[in-house]
Amino acid sequence: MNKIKDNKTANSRRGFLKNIAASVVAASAVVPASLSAEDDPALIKEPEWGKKLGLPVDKHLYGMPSPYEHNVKRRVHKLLSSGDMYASVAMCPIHELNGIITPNGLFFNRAHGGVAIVDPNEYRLIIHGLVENPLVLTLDQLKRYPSESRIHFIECPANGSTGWRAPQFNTLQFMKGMMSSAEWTGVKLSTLLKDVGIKPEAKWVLAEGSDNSHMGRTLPVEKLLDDAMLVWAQNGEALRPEQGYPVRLLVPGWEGNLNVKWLKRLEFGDKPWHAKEETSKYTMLTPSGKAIRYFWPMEVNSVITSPCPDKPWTDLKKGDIVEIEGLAWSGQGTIKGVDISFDGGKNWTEASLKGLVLPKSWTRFSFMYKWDGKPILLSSRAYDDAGFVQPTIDQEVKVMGVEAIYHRNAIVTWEVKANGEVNNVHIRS
Ligand SMILES: Nc1nc2c(c(=O)[nH]1)N[C@H]1C(S)=C(S)[C@@H](COP(=O)(O)O)O[C@H]1N2
Ligand SMILES: [Mo]
Repeated sequence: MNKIKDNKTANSRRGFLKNIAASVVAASAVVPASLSAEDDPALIKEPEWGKKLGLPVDKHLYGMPSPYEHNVKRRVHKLLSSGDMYASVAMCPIHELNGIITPNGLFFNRAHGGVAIVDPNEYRLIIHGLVENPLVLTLDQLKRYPSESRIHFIECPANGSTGWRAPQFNTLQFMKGMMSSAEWTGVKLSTLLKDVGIKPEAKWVLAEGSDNSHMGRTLPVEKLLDDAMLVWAQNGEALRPEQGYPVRLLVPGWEGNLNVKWLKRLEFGDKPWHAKEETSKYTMLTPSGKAIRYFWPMEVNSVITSPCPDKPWTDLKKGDIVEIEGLAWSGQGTIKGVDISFDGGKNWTEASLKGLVLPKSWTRFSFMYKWDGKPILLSSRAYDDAGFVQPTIDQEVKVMGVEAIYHRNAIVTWEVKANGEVNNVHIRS
């Protein structure tokens, strides 16, 4: 049931691609002139931090960011919660991130029954149902399996859902902060399940969490055996409680809600579960009246993170050279490229991908730009190696309607005004 492929690749991307040669600049002379001591007092006086001893090395035995970075934090909004902060989401400040890894303390946090604090000594993982050898594992036993580390994003399918009808938030953090990315370490289920022996009739698995919400999700066994993992580490340290300490299911590229945290059991069966936990199952109503029941992968997507409403160009001057940066990702493959438009999607030019370009992973893109101080409509459009291209809003709404809530991946446009302010706008034909 792939709702996207036909509709969203309908227009040939190359047909639209035109180089805006004049605005492509070499990366030299980005900063025009150097400072001199006369106009910069900070150059003459010795800074305070050099006149006295710093903090003793045993002051913070678990390190914290500089106090000057106190604004860089997750944020909550009442519009994005179901009434209280136990069933809610804390959004990631994606405009503040560098590279493709989210620091653990900033990883977005979605919980349906609060953040469980699990005692690792009492933790048990049960694997049962249609298997030859049902298993109960302690955390230590689980960690004895050969481990692998992989970089993947997790995105809640509700990310961007506030924008279906019209722009609602004028901050990137609240628009798209229901995602983050980490290097995860754990065991591949294809490895672990060799010991368990799945019976041939087993086609589905129920993954259930041990937290207060006991969130359960049904998945096809194929995906489990393809690239799913049980992970216990996140960016080199144990999972944070917010990410499911001590063990979560990682389902690369698929909907965030399937990545069950505080994982208690995996039960194998011959048909999908319709357990009570699944009453909140994510379904989507399309304009035809047909609901899409199980659509798992997160589609190709991208957003410009600099500039953005939270990070405007208000301190830029006409003629300044600036790096436009953003994130692109696809749960169905590897990002092949990202185009940028300065006129709301009429003309496109290719950005460069920088750093690691990995499957089902955030990919950073960049474009050096000389801003002439005139208003622009800045958009990005990503495409992946599975053949998908990000749709326009019109293309997406035609397929999904405006009641869809989930899986929004239409092109995002920033209106950059002459004073450098940046606004979230919708381009419709
Ligand atoms: N046990 C359990 N697992 C859960 C949830 C939950 O509430 N309980 N929330 C899910 C949802 S809806 C999402 S989007 C992701 C969010 O993962 P994160 O909080 O690590 O960002 O976890 C999923 N796994
Ligand atoms: Mo979610």
